[in-house]
Amino acid sequence: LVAALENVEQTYIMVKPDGVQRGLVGEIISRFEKKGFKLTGLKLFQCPRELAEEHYKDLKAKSFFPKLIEYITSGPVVCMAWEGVGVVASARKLIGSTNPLQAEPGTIRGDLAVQTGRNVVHGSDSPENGNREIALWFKEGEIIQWTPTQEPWLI
Ligand code: 3AN
Repeated sequence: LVAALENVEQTYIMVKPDGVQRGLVGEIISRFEKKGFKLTGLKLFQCPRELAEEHYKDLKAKSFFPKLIEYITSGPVVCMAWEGVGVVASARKLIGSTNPLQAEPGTIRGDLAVQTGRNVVHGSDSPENGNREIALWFKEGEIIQWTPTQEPWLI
């Protein structure tokens, strides 16, 4: 138990505008819930250009950068913070490869997407970036640290 607690991480997961508009929000949230991670932040959000550029600053030199910023700001996104042991790498596995055509069936992109530029979901690539991105996308008070109660809710 102690060893497990030492590896508790936070990751930033985001349903991109195509995922929201295709009605995939519930499906995507459900994958992380069923896996057993804990939701600590959730909101629908229209991303301003400056935030998109800051989030993807490492990709600034790429030819697809302007299109990427246009895409991510083209409609509302669903911002999520998830917590758990090894959640960063595990979430990346649940999401699948950047190119959805190479993503394994059973992954979110493998099951639900076709194009790299429309790959429905984002997940942080390291625990450091998980913390950085959560601080970038959420205000203080929007992240809730909570513990399940012992209440048997159905009886
Ligand atoms: P991932 O989202 O799998 O971590 P990154 O960090 O390499 O992938 O890229 C961030 C985002 O940039 C991707 N989710 C995708 O939307 C976009 N992207 C990456 N590579 C390309 C590309 N070759 N053409 C268009 N968009 C791309």
